[in-house]
Amino acid sequence: MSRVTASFVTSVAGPGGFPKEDLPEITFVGRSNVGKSSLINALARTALARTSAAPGKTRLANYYRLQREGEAPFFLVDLPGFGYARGGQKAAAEFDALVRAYFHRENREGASPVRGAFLLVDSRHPGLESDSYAWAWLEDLGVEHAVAATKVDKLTRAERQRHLRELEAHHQGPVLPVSAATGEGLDELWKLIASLLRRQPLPPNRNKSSRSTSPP
Ligand SMILES: Nc1nc2c(ncn2[C@@H]2O[C@H](COP(=O)(O)OP(=O)(O)OP(=O)(O)O)[C@@H](O)[C@H]2O)c(=O)[nH]1
Ligand SMILES: [Mg+2]
Repeated sequence: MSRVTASFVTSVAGPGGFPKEDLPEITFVGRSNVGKSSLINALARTALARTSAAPGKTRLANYYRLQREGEAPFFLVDLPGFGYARGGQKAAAEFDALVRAYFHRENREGASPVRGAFLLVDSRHPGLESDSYAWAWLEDLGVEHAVAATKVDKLTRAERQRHLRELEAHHQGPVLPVSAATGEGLDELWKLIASLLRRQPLPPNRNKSSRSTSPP
């Protein structure tokens, strides 16, 4: 197992607070409590991100700097979970503003620093409307995106087969089963991340979304 160096960089509250270091970014998006922070900790192999059984823990875009031995460093970004925007309309509007500012930002080369976004979905609940909505939203953004199904350790063998099939049909493509608890799927996730980081950034015009809505 190659060594991983990981550190917390910063919490971003708005469009102005992005890190100065110009590194490519991989982003985790998903409903609150789906296991975004736990998966970051599993990749980092240390408890960097705060996790909680109570949903809505991550309220900002949290930046982590990760580097596997012999590979280039990158930022892994934990966005606030959707579906539990506490504080009513104002919190929802703040979330929308942050997510928009996040994905539409351009770096010095004029392209988005975001090389790939993973939609994390709970493997126990395939086909949720809010996940479809988020998926459509990512498709529209023009960033590379993939689905990871979290908490697969909680499924029976029969459920696992059925749910993964349903998820693949639902998202019309491959779904990576992962577990922060057992470490299942982490190697595959690292490989996917490495392949996204090797790609050239998409030109700015592909990162402009015409969509006027955002995830619920
Ligand atoms: N069994 C199991 N539990 C998990 C796994 N991943 C996360 N959990 C649990 O699920 C709960 C939520 O995990 P978090 O990582 O905090 O979820 P999150 O998506 O970051 O949540 P927000 O920050 O609220 O958006 C915690 O109680 C975790 O211990 C997993 O792979 N297996
Ligand atoms: Mg979290």
